[in-house]
Amino acid sequence: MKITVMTLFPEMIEQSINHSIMGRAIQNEIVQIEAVNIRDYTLNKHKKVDDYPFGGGAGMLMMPEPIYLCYEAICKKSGGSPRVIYMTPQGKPWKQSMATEFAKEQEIVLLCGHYEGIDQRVIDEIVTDEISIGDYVLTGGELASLVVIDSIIRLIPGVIGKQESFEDESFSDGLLEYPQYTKPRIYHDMEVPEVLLSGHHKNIENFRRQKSLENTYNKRPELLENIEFTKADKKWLREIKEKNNHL
Ligand code: 6GU
Repeated sequence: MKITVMTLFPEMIEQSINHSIMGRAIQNEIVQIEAVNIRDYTLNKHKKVDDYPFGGGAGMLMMPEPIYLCYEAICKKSGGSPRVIYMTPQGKPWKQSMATEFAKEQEIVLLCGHYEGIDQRVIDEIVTDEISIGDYVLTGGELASLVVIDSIIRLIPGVIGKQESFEDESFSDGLLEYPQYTKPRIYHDMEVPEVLLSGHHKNIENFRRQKSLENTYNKRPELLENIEFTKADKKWLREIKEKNNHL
């Protein structure tokens, strides 16, 4: 997979991607990430990328031409016309399910805005998707693009050791994860739940499912609206609600 980031601050991307699992995926050539400086595509000698908005108002806007020329150069190099994802608080809220979809793409381009935004015409011209990472305002799209890149890359086969390590994790089945424990068996007078030491796989599976349901019910109840429950799930949820009523 090839990910190209269009940005005025390529160092923000370059200096963040060469660590941990993302760094290893790049080293192993499973993914290629390139940060392209939009400023390199200015035609004026002052390398100006922004100007005042027509109609007045606060702040500066990124001008369309450098962004278009940058995109054109990326397309030329790629030999195709990859999806262009504009990072903006106006975008579609980023979800695990979307990361799964994007992880299937051969090539994507992320466009990071700065200042008060980007001239609408070049957005209309080249952008295929708009994404937001949450309801808050960032100074630019770079940090958001790193969040999106990280969540996509870890889903590409071969990036994380065994596939199981994300079959059980939060959101993959729409539920939050169950609590986990390692050595020592007793820590500060707190014991690891007995069932996990039993070696009884069915009981352990049930315990974890129950804890996932309980965690989701207590921390993110709205997530339960999209889940298909088993009979046993429903019984357990009734017990959790019952328990809460008595508190
Ligand atoms: Cl994706 N970009 C920017 N610039 N700000 C944001 C965002 C994205 N998501 C939330 N705030």
